[in-house]
Amino acid sequence: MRVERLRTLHRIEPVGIDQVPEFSWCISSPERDTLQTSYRITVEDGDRTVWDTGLVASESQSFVEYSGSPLRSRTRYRWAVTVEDNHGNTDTASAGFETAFLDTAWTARWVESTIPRPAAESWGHGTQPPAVEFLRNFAVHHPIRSARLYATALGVYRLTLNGLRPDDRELAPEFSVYRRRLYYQTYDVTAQLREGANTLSMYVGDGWYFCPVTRPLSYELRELPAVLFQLELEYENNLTETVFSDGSEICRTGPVRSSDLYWGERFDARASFDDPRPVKIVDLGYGNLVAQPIDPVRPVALVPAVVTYTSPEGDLIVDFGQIVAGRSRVKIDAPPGTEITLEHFEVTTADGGYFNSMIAGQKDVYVSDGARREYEPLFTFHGFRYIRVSGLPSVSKDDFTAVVLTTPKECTGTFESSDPRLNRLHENILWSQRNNMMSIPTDCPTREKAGFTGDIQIYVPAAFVNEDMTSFLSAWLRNLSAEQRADGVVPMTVPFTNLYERLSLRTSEQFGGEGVTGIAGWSDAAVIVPWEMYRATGNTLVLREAFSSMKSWCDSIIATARNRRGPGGLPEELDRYLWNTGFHFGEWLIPSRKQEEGDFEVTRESSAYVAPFFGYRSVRLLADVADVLGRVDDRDFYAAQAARMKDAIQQVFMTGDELPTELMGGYVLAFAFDLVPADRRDPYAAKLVQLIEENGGLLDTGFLTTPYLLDVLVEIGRADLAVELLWETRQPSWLYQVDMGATAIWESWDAMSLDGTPAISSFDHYAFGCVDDWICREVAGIQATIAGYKHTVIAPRTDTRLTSCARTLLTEFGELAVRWTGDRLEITVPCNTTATVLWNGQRHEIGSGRYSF
Ligand code: RAM
Repeated sequence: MRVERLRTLHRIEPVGIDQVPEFSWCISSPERDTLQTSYRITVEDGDRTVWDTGLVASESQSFVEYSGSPLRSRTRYRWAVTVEDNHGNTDTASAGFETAFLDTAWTARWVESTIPRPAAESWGHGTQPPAVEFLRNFAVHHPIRSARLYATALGVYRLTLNGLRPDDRELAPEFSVYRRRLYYQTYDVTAQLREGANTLSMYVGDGWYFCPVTRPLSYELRELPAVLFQLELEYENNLTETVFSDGSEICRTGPVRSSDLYWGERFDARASFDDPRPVKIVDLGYGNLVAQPIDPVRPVALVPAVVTYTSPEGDLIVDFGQIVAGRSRVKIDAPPGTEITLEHFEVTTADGGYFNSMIAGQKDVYVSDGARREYEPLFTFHGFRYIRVSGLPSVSKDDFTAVVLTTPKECTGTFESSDPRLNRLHENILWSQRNNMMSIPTDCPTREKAGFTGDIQIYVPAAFVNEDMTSFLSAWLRNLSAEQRADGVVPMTVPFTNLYERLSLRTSEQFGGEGVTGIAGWSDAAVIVPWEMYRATGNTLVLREAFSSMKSWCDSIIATARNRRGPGGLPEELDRYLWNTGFHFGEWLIPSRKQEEGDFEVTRESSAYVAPFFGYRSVRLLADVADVLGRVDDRDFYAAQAARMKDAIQQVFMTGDELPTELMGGYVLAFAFDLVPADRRDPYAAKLVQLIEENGGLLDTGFLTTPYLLDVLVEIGRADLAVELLWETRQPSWLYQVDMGATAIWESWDAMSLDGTPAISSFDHYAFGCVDDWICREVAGIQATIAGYKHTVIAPRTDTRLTSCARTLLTEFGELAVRWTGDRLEITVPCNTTATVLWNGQRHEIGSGRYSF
């Protein structure tokens, strides 16, 4: 038996943490039926043991929270865990982590640029001011044993010491709710420093902080780039020294003439750095500084261009063969003054021409100084498969590489079946997931790059079967609660930015005039995201941490239902339990309900059921969360609330044999949320099937209901229909996209017509990729019956269209694997878990190990 895969806060050897750590590990063994019987954890800081759990008789092996003596700032710790199993084997493994600032006050001062910056009046390419470099010279007095730099900025920055980068992170300090949670980064800079004179540079671009779209509307931010850094030196001779930003820095502008996250960057290779100017010390406080809680955004893959061609319009187009999020890296050798434009886009017109449906141009401009160089922009990113190149007479594919940027996470799954289209669908889902995890979960890496709460709410279960989302989503949830209003309202995006605050105010005028209100299925992310995290991993810490945010959101639903009268003159005793006012996106992007740009009238129809049903769903889940946490009073209170909401829904919507809607989604949610009265199950099931049949056997569901559609069909005994929808190739369907050459998941079902004409849409949205979770549970047959896969039912749904299917899933307990070929099933059940296998009409109760049936 081996102890392995040690994680601290679900990260590998994190450096620079300021949270109480939780520890996780896996065990593996060639012996079957292995269970952990006990563990013992010790934590040391070099010479002292700061925590020793002693022998703990327990099967827990994830989310074991540290509770030793208080941890100290800027200290390296090692923890070791010794495990014993039920066969009498023991093993020990160890891992490390390092704290950042826990109690110590910063000595560094914030220093701000003094270079005047015009307010960005018009938003477009090249309208934003140049990036600002902050420079500081300092001396290192003795040979160095170890050096740590803690730094952050307003804007996004690139750090170098003596011209060397300590790591390959990008876009630091990343995107967060800056007024409450601005991340600082920890760097090991031992290797970049030298005895004698040294120079530190932080080159700061606009990033999210200054971008007019991503700046918040309702509170003030600073207007000039600023940095904060503190370098802690430990010399070989045991002396220590601190070098920190203190106003002795200078600032200047250089070749990055302008950069915007959406529009792109302008880089003038001819421009040298201007004359330096002094900086200004400003007091911004330290209260919002948080050690970066997630692994940094960095390049994770390089995708070479596959072909270049000239479009019918005469444009030079470079094709990377795959939609990615990141940047292009281009070798350029052009006469001085040549201006080269690189316009990034996702799909072409039907005849291969340039097509951009985005608000902004995603355009990088490079002005040559005559030298041969490799250019990659510094402070922007794009979503793209193609680039249109202008300014060069010809292009060669060997000069172009796409650099894929993302927040890296541990891969937790693989899928391979005998059907290449299903495999490609899975690949596309993975790409959309990767392309939309740039420090926060986003809707798309192109048009909006926004932390839409609804999109991730829909997608969490699928995200977990592909990547370990724990640290990433825990960090995002902290942003969510930082952005949540005192009255509990959770906005449509987290962070909540200028664009969306305006949109919320505008829609509010049209839908009740109550200002920014919660949005069904979007704001509910406050409850559903932590709940699904718990279901995927057994993580109760996230439930505990998010509990007050969940509760305050549910209280806001309950208060809104009680205080605002909905439409239709319903009796007050029912209406007060229905969330049926305010603006909602409804199901969003239902294929049969065409929506014009900026017109939300069409969303009213599905909002009629989406809001009360999701309101109930959140309150009911909160009662379940309280139950898991042992909060009996809360459980009883919210369970009673939920019961009244359900009763009101049934009395208002479910008195007849049909729901008051002609949309499939109403039926889907009614079943999925267990709202259907016993005597209505048959007629509702029949009606749902009828709606699908009348629609030519095609789905007609939007964002909020598609994740439940196939499960509901299974539940009502029509698994055959669910399988048909999965394999459907006419539009709208998943495989239609694949057949049309999609390389990521489309935002809307109708993003491209059969002749290849693209619509105004994004081609890289993970939401409809939610089906990956269903494929994992139903086609591969891996269904957790206890949160975190402590017990799993393995029941593949074999299908005549497939001759084989293999799925792996790295659970908290280790790898679970299912492979079926014909009527042969091979499985691996991780240690410390059990499984029920249903195969060939037989049932087997098994423990860990490898089996074949
Ligand atoms: C779109 C976004 C996102 C969706 C919202 C409602 O513009 O791309 O996917 O959640 O609107």
